[in-house]
Amino acid sequence: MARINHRHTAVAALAAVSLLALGACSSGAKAGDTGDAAGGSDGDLISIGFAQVGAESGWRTANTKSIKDTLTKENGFDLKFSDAQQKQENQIQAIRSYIAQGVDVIAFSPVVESGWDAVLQEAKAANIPVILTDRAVDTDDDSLYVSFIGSDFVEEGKRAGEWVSENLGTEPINVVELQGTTGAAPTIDRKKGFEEATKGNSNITVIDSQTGNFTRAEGKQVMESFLQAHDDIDLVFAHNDDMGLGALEAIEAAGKVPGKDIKIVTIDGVKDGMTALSEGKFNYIVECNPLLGPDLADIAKKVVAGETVEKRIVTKDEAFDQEGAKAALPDRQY
Ligand code: GZL
Ligand code: ZN
Repeated sequence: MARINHRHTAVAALAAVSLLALGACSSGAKAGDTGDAAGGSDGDLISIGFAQVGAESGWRTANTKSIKDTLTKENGFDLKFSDAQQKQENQIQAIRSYIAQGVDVIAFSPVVESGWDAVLQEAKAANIPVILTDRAVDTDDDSLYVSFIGSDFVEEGKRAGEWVSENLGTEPINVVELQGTTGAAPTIDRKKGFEEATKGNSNITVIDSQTGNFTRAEGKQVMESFLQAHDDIDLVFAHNDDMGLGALEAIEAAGKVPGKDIKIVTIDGVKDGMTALSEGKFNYIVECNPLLGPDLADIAKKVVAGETVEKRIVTKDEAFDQEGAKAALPDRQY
């Protein structure tokens, strides 16, 4: 890690010196003006390349908004942003283009856990620090990134499973599971957490489980196939609100009452999900806070300034039942 700090200390000093030298002819910076090397009105903007997963869900939209609203020029950043339409090869291509542009920092949310070592080695060789947001990578070499900011997805799955076990698992219930994107950290970990929390309750049987790829449309399609295959579904556990909202449509189309005939428990806590919960069509939501922009800005500035940063920053999440959703909705930021 010393290498990265060394580079950015040198760059920061160089930037400060060059600012002084340019003082006379640049935008009003006066000689002796220290001009914050990590951005600021007349400072060197931090160039940051962000490779986003896509625009697959309400959560992703809120996450992208938080990043774009925070990493602004006024806040000292020159943000380059790309949307990979949920394809790993597009994210890798975007990261390679940021390396070619010689940005100061790269940040991304890995669409799946594996397959990143090569491109992260290239970023390391180019001395460009990488910050992970939202989702983790599965690598043996954790020098390939400087920090990972995101929720604890196993904990989210556990909280959903515990609520189901305590509130619905008092009698035999058949559960169908709508999994997120295959191979994604939230999918693997939420599934693991839910299983850990429910495996001790013999009343709970997961009778089917399939990926809906975190989208409303695919969640609806998979739920339609579950409803054709099973006539005894009591609960849907969906890895995000959007697939839960798709399932809700399929349940209503089958003439059943969501939240009553078939309960729905999800993870995220976006506006549409919280609205369905407040209307009694969902039964419980474990939040996954998408507002990661401020933490990313803070860590990026520290890294560029050559400061040591925390390797893992765990985002705080709440959980809501129907009453809790009614109370929380008015103040929700996303
Ligand atoms: C979780 C995030 C997931 C959300 C989905 O942090 O990666 O991706 O739960 C989103 O809504 O598509
Ligand atoms: Zn710089």
